[in-house]
Amino acid sequence: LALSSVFVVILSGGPGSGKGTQCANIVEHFGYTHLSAGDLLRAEIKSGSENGTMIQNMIKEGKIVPSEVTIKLLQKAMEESGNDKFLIDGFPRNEENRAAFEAVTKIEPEFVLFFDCSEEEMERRILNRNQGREDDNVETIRKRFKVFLESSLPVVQYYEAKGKVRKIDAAKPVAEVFDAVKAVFTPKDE
Ligand code: UP5
Ligand code: MG
Repeated sequence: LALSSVFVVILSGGPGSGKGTQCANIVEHFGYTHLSAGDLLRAEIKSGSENGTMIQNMIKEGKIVPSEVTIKLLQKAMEESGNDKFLIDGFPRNEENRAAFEAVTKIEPEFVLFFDCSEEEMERRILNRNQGREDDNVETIRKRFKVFLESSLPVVQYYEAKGKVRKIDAAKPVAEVFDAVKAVFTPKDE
């Protein structure tokens, strides 16, 4: 797989904005492979890898795992997928992630879906999720919000300046959010 020739869409948005939920819909309708950086890191913890404890501690604190760890997991998942169309969900989370990913893979994303949602609504959703995630408690959620604002939003602004951001009102019900997402993925007749 020549990574530089793959088609990549990045999904960004705060914790609980609905990235994973909408990725499942996009996969079903448009044939992409979904790569959630968070899911890959959680799987790495479970696998008993030597990095597991470090990753676990960072997630518990809402901190961003070193990019070389995340990039390796993403590359491996892309290579194993057999696909050439990917949704990269929840990565890059800071400017260093972005620059390292571009330098290592030479991948330039087609566009960035940005899920816009209030912290109040995101917190409500996360606290209702009940999937046993160690970072789904009020204390860690607040830290995740802070990291998102300080480190992840600048990445969205970077892509904004390149005209690549497609902003979605993610506070609406799931089906309405997907209608807006579908419109971005569906080629328009001029
Ligand atoms: N829900 C979804 N959409 C809804 C809607 N429209 N209306 C009402 N409810 C809706 O959704 C969250 C919950 O809301 C679900 O219960 C859903 O049913 C409901 P979900 O789709 O799971 O939202 P998502 O945006 O995926 O939220 P998530 O919590 O996964 O986002 P994060 O970005 O915080 O989590 P992620 O797994 O990406 O990262 C976790 C941690 O891993 C990070 O904090 C960091 O420590 C680490 N990490 C890195 O270090 N590097 C990386 O590159 C990635 C992660
Ligand atoms: Mg998610």
